Amino acid sequence: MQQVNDQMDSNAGATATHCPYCAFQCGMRISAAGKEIAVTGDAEFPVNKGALCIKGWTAAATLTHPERLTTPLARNESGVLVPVSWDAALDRVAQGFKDAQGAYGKDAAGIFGGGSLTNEKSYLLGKFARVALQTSNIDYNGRFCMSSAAAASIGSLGIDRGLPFPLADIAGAEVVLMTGSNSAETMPPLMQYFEEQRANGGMLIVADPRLTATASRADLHLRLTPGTDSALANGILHILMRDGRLDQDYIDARTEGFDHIKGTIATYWPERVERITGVPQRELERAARLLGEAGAAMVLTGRGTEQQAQGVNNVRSFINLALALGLIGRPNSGYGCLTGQGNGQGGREHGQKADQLPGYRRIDDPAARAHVAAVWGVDEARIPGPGKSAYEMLDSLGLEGGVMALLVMGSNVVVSAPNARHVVDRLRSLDFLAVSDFFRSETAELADVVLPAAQWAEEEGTMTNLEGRVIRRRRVTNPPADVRDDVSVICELAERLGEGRHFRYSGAEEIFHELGRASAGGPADYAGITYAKIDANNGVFWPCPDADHAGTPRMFVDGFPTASGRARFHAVRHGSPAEEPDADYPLYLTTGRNLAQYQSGTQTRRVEELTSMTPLPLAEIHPATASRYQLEEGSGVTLVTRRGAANFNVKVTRGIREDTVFVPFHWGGVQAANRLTNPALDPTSRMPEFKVCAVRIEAALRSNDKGE
Ligand SMILES: Nc1nc2c(c(=O)[nH]1)N[C@H]1C(S)=C(S)[C@@H](COP(=O)(O)OP(=O)(O)OC[C@H]3O[C@@H](n4cnc5c(=O)[nH]c(N)nc54)[C@H](O)[C@@H]3O)O[C@H]1N2
Ligand SMILES: Nc1nc2c(c(=O)[nH]1)N[C@H]1C(S)=C(S)[C@@H](COP(=O)(O)OP(=O)(O)OC[C@H]3O[C@@H](n4cnc5c(=O)[nH]c(N)nc54)[C@H](O)[C@@H]3O)O[C@H]1N2
Ligand code: SF4
Ligand SMILES: [Mo]
Repeated sequence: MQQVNDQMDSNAGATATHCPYCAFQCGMRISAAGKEIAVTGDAEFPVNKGALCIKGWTAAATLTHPERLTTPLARNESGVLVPVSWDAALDRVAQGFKDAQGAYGKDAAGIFGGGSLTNEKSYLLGKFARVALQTSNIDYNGRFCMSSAAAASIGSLGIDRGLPFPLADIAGAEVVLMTGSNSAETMPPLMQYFEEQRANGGMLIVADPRLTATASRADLHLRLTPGTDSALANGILHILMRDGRLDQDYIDARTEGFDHIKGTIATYWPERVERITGVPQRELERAARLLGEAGAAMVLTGRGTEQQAQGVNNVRSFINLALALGLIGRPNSGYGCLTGQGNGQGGREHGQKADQLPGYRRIDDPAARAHVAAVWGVDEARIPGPGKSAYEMLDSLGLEGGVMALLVMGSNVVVSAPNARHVVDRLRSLDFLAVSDFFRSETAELADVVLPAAQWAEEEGTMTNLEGRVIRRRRVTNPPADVRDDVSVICELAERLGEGRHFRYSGAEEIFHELGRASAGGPADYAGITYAKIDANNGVFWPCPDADHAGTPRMFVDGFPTASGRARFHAVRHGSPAEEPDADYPLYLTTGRNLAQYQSGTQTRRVEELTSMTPLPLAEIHPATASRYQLEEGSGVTLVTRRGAANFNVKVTRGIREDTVFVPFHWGGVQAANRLTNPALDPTSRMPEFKVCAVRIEAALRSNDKGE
């Protein structure tokens, strides 16, 4: 569909593009000579300034990996996945959808997308679901990621752009409170901004149950009990209110609802907050003093605070804190969510979410429906309403009223969804499953048809980084002969479903133009962004409504896009996590990430440098807890929750609380953390509670078991 990009950079002799992994989207220079692909950091890209983490340095390894899928696969009569032609594979996917929809209705077809897909693919997948399949059931893995921060920002600030200011602002913040993020491992090049901030005399406060690589760089580490974030935020706000350190002028001029939260905040006195959070009163007082005395301060949230059944309330309580201090919309200040996936920002804006149309519009908004229907050239009545959220869709698979035929593009739910054994049961009960991936992921292993996809350096498109900066992914090399890009796959499927006329494009740039028109007038307005403008400016920050607009690096300077133009306080009462430790399951389990592995591990578990650094999932256990269970460094251990059991090797560390065990989720089979996790959902964002459940340590049975 597209030709190899001939726009080689003159000074480096290499093409400028971006890392395939996280939302930092480090600038890279790539040169391809035959099978040799060389990657270096792009010193001219202002976000990473040449720095890359180990995942970025080794990213080219997946392009030429021997286990890469090089041909479509379909399950034969003996139940084995065997190579087939593209025509046969695509016919079978289209037939799978048609059969399910014929038997059970339009909503029996489902799409599960991902935040690693380009903006063009996310947009097209949303359009494909609504126009070609006419199903309401499309959602994506961002629901498992930052959706609680997104919902809280929309409710409090009127719009969700993860960081509403450029990263460069961090360096000028006098105090940063970072809660539930371990960015030293999850976005290492971000730390250069904190180093600059420190050199300028700034202070860093980190709230995390673990003494992480990030917390160990902090001036103050608040080691809270898992699941107590909103009590912590309320407690800090209580002290600031008590001491008269709030910005009353800002509260009066730019916000509403503060009087309604005062009563709630009054009940979070320091002794009580220490009891709930385990954070000593003197540390609460110090955090409040640092924030209250700072001229410029920031609050940043990560998944620790967000991935809870009360994740939206947690984030609201931190936004309350930032608003009460008058931080939002001011230089080197504010509230931001550290988005995680490569296109975690753009992926949440263009319609692969169950309740959404392009431009971050709501699918139940009549004006949005009319606008998008006109761009798509379809009757508005044909666009379905809101569908099921990610976990609810997975939970419905193969059941009456649920999805019967599913296409997964850009997610490995067998490893990454909560309560994973249940999800596997549901996937097995589908009438039809298709998976598009680069490798035979754990989810692809269950599919009826597997579609081999072109990778990052083999496709054109745009990504939107954690700052809302829209950047270009460039094609540097061709995919293997029998591998296709997702765009052509979606368009070919639409042809087979009889809707091809809506899906004919000359390439990614034309899709981007259409996306721009579809987003025009919406919250995430890309109408004024073009590939040429991105090239000329090192990316363009949305909203950018027209050709003459330079983009919006800083939001909320003059007001908030709410009905009143003011930001809203929300009263938040801390509640217990959905499951708490008890006699049978006496410890907290929390889950997250390691530096050298990425997400479900499909890509990084295949890169030798990375697996040699981090070959196994390690359960972090406090020495006192380890000795209680007679565990030593390296012991095999089985962790058990009400959902299931999984095996790990022990890492004894004082960096974790005595009452808590941490495990990474990058592995499958018996090593999958998500066999353990609780699928309790936040009532607003539908985010599962990945970060807190109750666990029991069982005998060290299967030492060094590498899993299935
Ligand atoms: N190396 C690596 N980098 C990545 C990724 C990866 O898989 N690997 N994934 C990318 C993606 S998609 C994302 S979303 C980001 C995630 O980036 P982060 O948010 O930094 O990652 P996590 O490790 O999931 O969680 C962060 C921290 O939350 C803490 N935590 C656990 N429970 C609680 C709690 O109750 N309250 C608080 N305040 N903290 C708690 C954990 O101890 C952990 O240190 O990383 C991105 N970058
Ligand atoms: N216990 C626990 N579970 C978690 C989390 C946690 O902290 N704890 N974090 C959650 C979070 S924040 C996230 S973001 C999810 C992530 O979990 P997943 O959604 O599973 O994310 P990935 O592993 O990135 O999956 C992407 C899959 O699609 C493939 N892929 C990547 N790019 C493309 C593409 O462009 N096209 C196609 N066709 N395929 C592609 C990859 O090879 C990989 O197999 O996990 C969630 N699960
Ligand atoms: S920080 Fe993120 S974008 Fe940068 S090299 Fe590492 S994984 Fe890639
Ligand atoms: Mo994520």
